[in-house]
This record gives sequence, structure tokens and C-alpha cells, in this order.
Amino acid sequence: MASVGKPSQYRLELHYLVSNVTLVDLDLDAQELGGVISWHPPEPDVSLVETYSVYLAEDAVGANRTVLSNLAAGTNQLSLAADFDLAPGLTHILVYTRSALFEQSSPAVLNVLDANVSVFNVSITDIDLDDGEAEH
Ligand SMILES: [Ca+2]
Ligand SMILES: [Ca+2]
Repeated sequence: MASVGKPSQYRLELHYLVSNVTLVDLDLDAQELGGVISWHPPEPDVSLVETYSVYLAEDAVGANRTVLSNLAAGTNQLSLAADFDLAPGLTHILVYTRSALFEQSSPAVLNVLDANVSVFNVSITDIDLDDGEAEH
């Protein structure tokens, strides 16, 4: 017999979704992330939320997801140190809420914007300051 979910799980799905998931990638290398993932707690009620689980995944529903961190309720951000290795294909950040018993099946989703700045023209103006100073 198919499970239709218990009432408390149903409530969690509808009312306990985080919002405004953001990450500004400050690591300008391709396939590397650095910065702070942040989100807004569920409104208006976070009383059942015990944990936020943050994943990287290949799509918005959690394909090949890999956990970044599990954070106690009250913490609404996760710092990624620069040079965090973004494996190919991992294009979404998912934030799930967990109650004591359940993890959400439908997370809040952010498409990863991997900042990638390539420098095409590098020039050096060589100003040799040592000559002048050496004369003193
Ligand atoms: Ca880097
Ligand atoms: Ca990057």
C-alpha cells in the first residue's frame, strides 16, 4: 500500500520551506566556490525545525546529492572556504529542513552560479624603484 505520508510530515512539506537561498561565489576560478550560502528560515513558524541539511546535487530534486553540512536550527548560513572543489555536474544547492522525524522531500533550491573570471590581457609596467633608492 502506498504511503501518503503522516500528517506531521505533510505539515513540514508545506510550511517549513526555507526561502531566499543565496550564494555569491567569491572564488573566481571555474569549478571552485568560495563564499557564504545563506537562506531565510521558514515563515512564519520554525518550531518544528531541528536541522537544516545543505546539499550539492545535479538537479533540483536531489540527484546524486552530496551533503555539505547539517546545521542546527538558528543557523541560517554556511561558509564555504575559497577553493571549494565543485565537482562537474553539481549545479544546484539544496536546503532541506528536518524535524525530529522527517527530512523534507522537496527542498529549497538555488542554481549555482560559479564565478569564473578569465584574464585575457595581463601586462606589467616595470617601474624599478631600487635604482633611485640605492643612490642615497
Ligand atoms: Ca580558487
Ligand atoms: Ca568559481
